[in-house]
Amino acid sequence: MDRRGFNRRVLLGGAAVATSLSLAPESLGAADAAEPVKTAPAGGEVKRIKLYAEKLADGQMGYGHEKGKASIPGPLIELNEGDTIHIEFENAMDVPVSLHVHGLDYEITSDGTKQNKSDVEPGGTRTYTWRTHAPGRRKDGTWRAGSAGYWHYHDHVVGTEHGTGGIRKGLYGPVIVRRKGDILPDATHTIVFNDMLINNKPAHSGPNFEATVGDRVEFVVITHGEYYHTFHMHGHRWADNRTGMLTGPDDPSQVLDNKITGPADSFGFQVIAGEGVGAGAWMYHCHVQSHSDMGMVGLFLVKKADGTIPGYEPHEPHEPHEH
Ligand SMILES: [Cu+2]
Repeated sequence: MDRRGFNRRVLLGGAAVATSLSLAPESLGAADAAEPVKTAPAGGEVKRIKLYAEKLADGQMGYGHEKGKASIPGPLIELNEGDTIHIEFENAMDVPVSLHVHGLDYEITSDGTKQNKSDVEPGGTRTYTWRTHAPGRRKDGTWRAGSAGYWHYHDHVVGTEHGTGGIRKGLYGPVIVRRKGDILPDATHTIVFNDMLINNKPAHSGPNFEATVGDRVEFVVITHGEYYHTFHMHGHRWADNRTGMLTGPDDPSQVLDNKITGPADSFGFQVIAGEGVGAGAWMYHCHVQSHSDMGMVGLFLVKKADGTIPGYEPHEPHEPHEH
């Protein structure tokens, strides 16, 4: 994703600068009125991608666009309302696996369940088709919601007929469906609370995400596994609505910095990195206290334009605790 330049200047009236402020408003990430935001186009495209499921070296499992390049979480799949995507899916593992999506439109043949015989045997392939639609009025006059939202996909067959083993080992990933006019971010990061881990990484080891003050950063937050969590981010807030952003002064959505999230929930939001608070190593974590203590924590590393982070000394991740 492209980054906006750092040479932009906030347009300030002479009287608007508070003299008591020790930092210039720009260094605090004040919103930039000089540069228009980029927005999502109308959908309607037919997209084709390849996706593999494979075992990773450490015994975990992941999805990837290329063999040998699987990741946890799997690749971000980004669509605009009206788009269709055909996913040519290959099972590079030694057990049956599948692809099941939340929030989008699919026929029963793309359900990704054993029950509907839409899983894939080892070495096999299958094309899953997901469609999306814009909101609109039905013939009976009622309103039909559009597909736009922060969604996700996951396996539904490894371990049990609900994919409990596959999800536990890392077979999950983010889906974003945008509506025409939605504001596009400079970068998108995915945070998955999966049982007591984040993105299946060892406890106390992040993941950490980097940005520069003023960047428009999008987070997709997904939960899997056995527990309820609360997602909290330091120094930044978002709106509890579809985009995570207020649409204007009359948007009644609650503004949050903490949100309860249970298995298979997903939400997302955008923040301006360091807005009003400046650069820093801003924590995000599960706010269930025992969960934070057990290492469900990472850092949103917001750098100054010169690349430094005040007060932050990077260190090696803690050794994983004994299990
Ligand atoms: Cu938790």
